[in-house]
Amino acid sequence: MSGRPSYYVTTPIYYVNDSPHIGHTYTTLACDVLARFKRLDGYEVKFLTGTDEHGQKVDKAAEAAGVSPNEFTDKVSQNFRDLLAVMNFTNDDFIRTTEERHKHACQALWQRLLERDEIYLGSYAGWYAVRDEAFYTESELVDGPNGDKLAPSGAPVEWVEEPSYFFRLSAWQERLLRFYDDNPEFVLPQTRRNEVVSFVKGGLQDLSVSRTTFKWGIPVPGDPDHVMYVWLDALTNYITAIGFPDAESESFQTYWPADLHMVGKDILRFHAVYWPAFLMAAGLEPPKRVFAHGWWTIEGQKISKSLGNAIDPLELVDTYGRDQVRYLLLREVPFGNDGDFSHQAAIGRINGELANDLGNLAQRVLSMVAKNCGGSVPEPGPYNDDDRELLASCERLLDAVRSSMDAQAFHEALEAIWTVVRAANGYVDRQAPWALRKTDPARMQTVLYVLMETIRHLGLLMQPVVPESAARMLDQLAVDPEHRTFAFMGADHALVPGTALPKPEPVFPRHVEPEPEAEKGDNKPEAGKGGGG
Ligand code: ME8
Repeated sequence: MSGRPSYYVTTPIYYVNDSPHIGHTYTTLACDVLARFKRLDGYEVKFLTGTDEHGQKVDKAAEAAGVSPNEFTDKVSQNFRDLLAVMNFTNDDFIRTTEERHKHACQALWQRLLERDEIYLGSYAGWYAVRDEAFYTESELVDGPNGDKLAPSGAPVEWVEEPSYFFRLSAWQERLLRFYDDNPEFVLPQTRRNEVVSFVKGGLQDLSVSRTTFKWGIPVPGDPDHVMYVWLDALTNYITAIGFPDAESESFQTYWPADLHMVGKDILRFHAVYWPAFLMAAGLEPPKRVFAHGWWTIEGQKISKSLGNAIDPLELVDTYGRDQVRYLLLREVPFGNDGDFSHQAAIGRINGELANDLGNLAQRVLSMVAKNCGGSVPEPGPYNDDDRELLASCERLLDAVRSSMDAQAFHEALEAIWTVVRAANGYVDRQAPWALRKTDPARMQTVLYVLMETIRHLGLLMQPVVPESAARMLDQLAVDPEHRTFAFMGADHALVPGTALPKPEPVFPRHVEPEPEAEKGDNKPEAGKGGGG
């Protein structure tokens, strides 16, 4: 082993009944940013995503598409894989629940639960919502608009009666509550934790964990009339991918318990109640944290197939740029809260923050260096208080960003970075290096050097969120690609005066709305992409 600390982060595995949209993109993005951050911070990272391919919901979607479930899942799973490159995601593995390794892991977990008498055969009679792949009690149902009964999520329910294996969930109530007590940050945000605790305090019923009325699932060992309940199958992916059932394997030993399961608030109960119960029942440790983020709407509306408003991430990236989309999804809403995606707000962030605040800062400074310092890193003279204060704020930044990242508070991490971006812009205005050019060229060099060091720190810390743009910023400072981890922050690794610099190029173009066809030629548009702001 490398001796480095490890970090294991997972996304939900997405159902292949639908194409990926910004909701799925958001969850995977959050994990990608954490994975990149941790790698730069010296961790050995495993970042897992994948697709959830069994169950009635997918079976029905395949049927509707007129193809076999196998053919259907191959095709739709690929859409989720394609998204990874579109968004520049750096997952280390992509799991499909139809893979042999997963069947093996699920059956082994089942066997353990059976041997420990945590599973028994009975029969189920109750409500089931295919859309949620969830069982509901009568008392949980709500009245629909036509007097029909609906799941609390609004999904239609059907009455199901069939033989079924049950997991003794009711026996886990006290142990789960103790586990939440002992691990106060197991579920975040705190409000979601309270929901989980009160759900469990309300009492738990044994959980039906097999179905007999369809075949698209993993067969129950020794009883092939049953397929495993899709959530037992799906949750197991997190241990399949690190080698379960070989719990002695190096990867299992390194990465379990997972540091973080990132999920949307819709699937918190499965991750925060069922999953730790399954694991503890099998004699395995529960994950360290489940973070349930909020829900996106688009221009005020629910994302839905029937409204046809599910923005294709590819389209967003084409319109705004990959890094821009990554930035604005994480910047727009406090992570954990619900958020609304609006094009106007997106453009505001891209132009106001990326192009103006950060892009312009880098562009102004680097053009001045190119023009007035012979195209190489200037030689600083003695620092004054203003210089020292700005450099000190750069050095403090890593700790602040790290603690926000560890709390999955991306908005806070970005705000901390922006505090320094704004401070640097204030410093440029105060120090006015353009005026010093004539009056005090040595001082100008110091000011530009301090600013370049600031941009270096900002570039290093922005890498997880805007990897390509940050790389271009660091390229322009001639920072060695091997010197871009967080170990290279601070004065000990400062830019070396005299180092030759490449020609500066704008990093964050302004977004300019294309003219509507009819108006073309009526007025002159601002120069398109390419202005440094
Ligand atoms: O639930 N806003 O898969 P799924 C924010 N297969 N996030 C959203 C979103 C929105 N509008 N829409 C979707 C499943 N998501 C199971 C998971 S895990 C062992 C099995 C994201 O395809 C969010 O992360 O329905 C949500 O939890 C997930 O997609 C649901 O994906």
